[in-house]
Amino acid sequence: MEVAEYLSPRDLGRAVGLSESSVRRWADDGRLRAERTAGGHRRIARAEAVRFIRETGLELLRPDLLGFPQTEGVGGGPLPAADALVGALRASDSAGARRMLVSAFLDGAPLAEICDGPVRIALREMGLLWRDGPEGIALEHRAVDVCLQALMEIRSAIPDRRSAPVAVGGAVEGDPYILPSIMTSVVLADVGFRALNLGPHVPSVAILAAAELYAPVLVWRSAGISGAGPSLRREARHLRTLAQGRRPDFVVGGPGFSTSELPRGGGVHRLHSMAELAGFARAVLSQFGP
Ligand code: B12
Repeated sequence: MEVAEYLSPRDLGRAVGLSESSVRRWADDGRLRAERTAGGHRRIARAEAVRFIRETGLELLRPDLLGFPQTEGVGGGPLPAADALVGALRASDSAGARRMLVSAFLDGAPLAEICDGPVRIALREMGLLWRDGPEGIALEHRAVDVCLQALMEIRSAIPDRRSAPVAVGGAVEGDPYILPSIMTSVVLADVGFRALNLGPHVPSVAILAAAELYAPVLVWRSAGISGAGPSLRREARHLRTLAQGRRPDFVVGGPGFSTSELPRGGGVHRLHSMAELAGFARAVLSQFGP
């Protein structure tokens, strides 16, 4: 489906079940950022509409008007229960599982909580299914893909902030896990960074090259496998010597890191969850003004 980047006040009104004139009023009193077309009509960026709906707690009755799937019949309140998500994933109901996650975000659930809660717990459970045989392995692989799609859908509703401070990162070399690093990038984008994800299995030389190239204020590393301590220590040392600008904060997370193998101090921050990351990232961003 073609997703419109802008909505008219009429469509935003229809999406939330209110009148076009309410939308105009919000735009006029500055609570909702609207632009004008060449013809003088107001238009609202899709990401701004999503921000407004999430922050005000308005009910999104017609998500399709914003390019999201209809959520009828999903229910379950703002944060879906991990059980419900596991149920949908086990039943191969990919659309239902995706909708649960995306509608939780649209309903205003903090993205970090969606990641640390239902997604993390559901994947832990899906990771036990291989014991039931090859079908379990297939379901586990599908579960990763469905969560990935949901995260990408959520990412599409977050504005691209081209001039925002940059964060760059990826999973350590040899680490095949795709979700943790994507999750990190979407959470950082939601907080207000320009977040550049390098994906799974990123060698040290590539992360350091990216640090030179993009002059990030934050670099992240995710590890789903153990043994990355030595390369991480080298990376931390190298990041401290970067010539340009300010030394980036180095954030590491994931079940593969044991605290004993991490360098002490030196700007390396071991975080355990997306909620911790969001808090840390907000504090970093606050140094750069609005
Ligand atoms: C999907 C999956 C796979 C897929 C990965 C597909 C892909 N491309 O991503 C595949 C099939 C490749 C795979 C392979 C293997 N897997 Co696997 N896998 C999983 C599974 C089910 C989900 C992983 C995942 O994405 N989780 C979701 C993420 C978001 O959760 P998370 O990593 O805990 O991240 C959270 C926090 O740690 C933190 N966090 C993570 N990263 C970061 C980064 C930063 C910066 C911050 C701040 C926070 C943060 O925030 C996240 C959200 O709360 C897990 C089960 C589980 N418990 O997670 C098993 C699991 C990790 N796998 C396991 C195993 C054994 C394997 C294999 C060895 C199986 C085999 N015999 O081949 C191989 C090894 C691969 C390798 N090369 O090392 C075991 C590991 C056991 C252990 N402790 O060592 C697990 C726990 C399953 C199990 N119960 O047995 N796996």
